[in-house]
Amino acid sequence: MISSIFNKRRGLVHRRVRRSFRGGGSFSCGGFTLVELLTVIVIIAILVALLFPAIKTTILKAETNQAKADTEAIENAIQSYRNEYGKLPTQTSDQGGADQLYDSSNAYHIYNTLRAISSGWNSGATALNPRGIAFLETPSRKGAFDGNGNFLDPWGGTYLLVFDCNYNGLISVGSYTNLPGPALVISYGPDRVSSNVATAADDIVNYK
Ligand SMILES: [Ca+2]
Repeated sequence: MISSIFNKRRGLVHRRVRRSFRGGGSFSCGGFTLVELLTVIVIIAILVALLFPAIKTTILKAETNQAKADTEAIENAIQSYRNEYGKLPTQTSDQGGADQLYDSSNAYHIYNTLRAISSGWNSGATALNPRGIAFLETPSRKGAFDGNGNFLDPWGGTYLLVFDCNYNGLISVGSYTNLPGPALVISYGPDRVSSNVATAADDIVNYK
């Protein structure tokens, strides 16, 4: 009984499909066969698979452009600070000493200084930015700064800073040797790992 109803129904569907094709008229969803539906699903899956790498590449390109713009903004803020105060925005004990690399453990002092936030190195009698000038604009994007005030790249890593603390015009710290000063701004890129070479791999390095 049930199978005879099913066979009658199937015959009806096939007739509808044939009619639809013959008439060249509208093709109702109820007229699709299972094979046709599966074909459509497979085609959609293939299109998604083909588009996915392109979408990924577009997102990566946008993130990389963002990181480049951020490093440029940081460089400009450091230059503006130097024009205003005649020194690099770092603690007194580093001034005139060996060149320094600042990572997530202390770079936030410098970012707070450049943003005129009174805290740590930029507080009390030895405040680095006593005139309270905001040299670095706070980007509107969410999550640009962590709880301490470290400036984060689009992949969540802190933008590292390397300063020519001995003011000899060259920066030499670790694998960063004899690069033009006065400052480097570094993003370790999407892999968040240092390539240990200033200009290699996916690291983004800005120096002026
Ligand atoms: Ca130096």
